[in-house]
Amino acid sequence: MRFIHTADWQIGMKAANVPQVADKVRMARLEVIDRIGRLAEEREADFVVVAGDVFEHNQVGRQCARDVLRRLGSYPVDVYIVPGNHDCAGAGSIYTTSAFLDTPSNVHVLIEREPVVIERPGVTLYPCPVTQKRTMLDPTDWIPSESSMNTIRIAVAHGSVRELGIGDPDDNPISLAAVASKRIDYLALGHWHSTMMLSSRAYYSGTPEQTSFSERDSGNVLVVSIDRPGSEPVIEPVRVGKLAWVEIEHELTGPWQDSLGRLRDTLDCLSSDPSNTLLRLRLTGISDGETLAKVDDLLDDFRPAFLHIDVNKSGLLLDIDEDKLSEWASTRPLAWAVVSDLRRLMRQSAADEAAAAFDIEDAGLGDSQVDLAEVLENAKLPEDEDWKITREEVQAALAEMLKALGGISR
Ligand SMILES: [Mn+2]
Repeated sequence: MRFIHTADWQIGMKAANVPQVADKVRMARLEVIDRIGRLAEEREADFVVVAGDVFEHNQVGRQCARDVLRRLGSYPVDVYIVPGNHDCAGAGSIYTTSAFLDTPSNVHVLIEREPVVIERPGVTLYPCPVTQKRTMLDPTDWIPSESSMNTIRIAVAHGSVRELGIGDPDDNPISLAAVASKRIDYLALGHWHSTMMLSSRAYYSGTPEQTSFSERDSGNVLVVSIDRPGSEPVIEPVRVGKLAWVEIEHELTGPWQDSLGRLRDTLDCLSSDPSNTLLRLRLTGISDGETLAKVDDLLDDFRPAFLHIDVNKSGLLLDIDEDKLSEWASTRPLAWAVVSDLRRLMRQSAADEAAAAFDIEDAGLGDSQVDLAEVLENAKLPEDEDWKITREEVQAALAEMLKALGGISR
């Protein structure tokens, strides 16, 4: 007996973190549905289970839902869907809307906590639909114990795992030990986007198409083979995702020619498939406006090849020429106010500690170079509603000022 375990399709996801290519990211999520169907055929799977979060939320449009159903309808096998926290069952669920009135006959949405018997090849599914976004209750609680070896028992659930100790206590916590004590052959889990083995009989499949830069080892489904009741499952992760979300760090240090040369080398070697790669470059080190402009020019050379490139400069220290900044800001009242505020913050005791921690002597830097990121971190600028500007925005403003100044020399 063989089946495909997948989860966390998050169809309808806005991809707001990459707005310029959001449409392509959303399309890739739909297309991976088709690839999973083809894999089911290639591997002669008996069925497919989706362990929750097919949809990003319960308000996705009817067209979106119909598109998913049309794709699932072309699968060569039955598909069993169990609602997760994003598309939870109950009042207002997407699964109770008219889009699901003419569901293809091979698609089964399991919104009840009751066993589903699949006569061939002799499997009983124990669906554990999520009925509220957040609850302290274990969605697998209802599964009855069983000692007989008549059928292969597969539980399908969505939530956090108690034993892992990650996730909030009300994040639909599942006890692996409790499930194991009930003689479950395999627990197909969703919610965690990376592929993860929890025991020889419990896995998160991860999302089949990566959703953000922070995820590791996503983009897979699991092909699960179980010979007979009680036998150890054989799990094979198969990559089905098209998009790669890659985050790299690059330190700007030493002569700018070296620094940029190393960055170019890194980008050259980075991806075998840049047109399907979203790249986030995190810059660290110390730089001035002139070098930053050269980095931007360099990235412009790579932009046509890559699907997406963005740059995070929040870890970058700014090489500030205080005299030039003062001269420039002196005729701009708002800029002057910001610069004055920052200088006042730097004089505060927290700032003194930060400056001490950043060993100016050892770094061989003059007094005019200050680790602004650290100063601001330690000054603990509030980021609530009362404070209308965030620390990142202050840094971005300073970076813009420096760019406007241009040609700051070290
Ligand atoms: Mn989830």
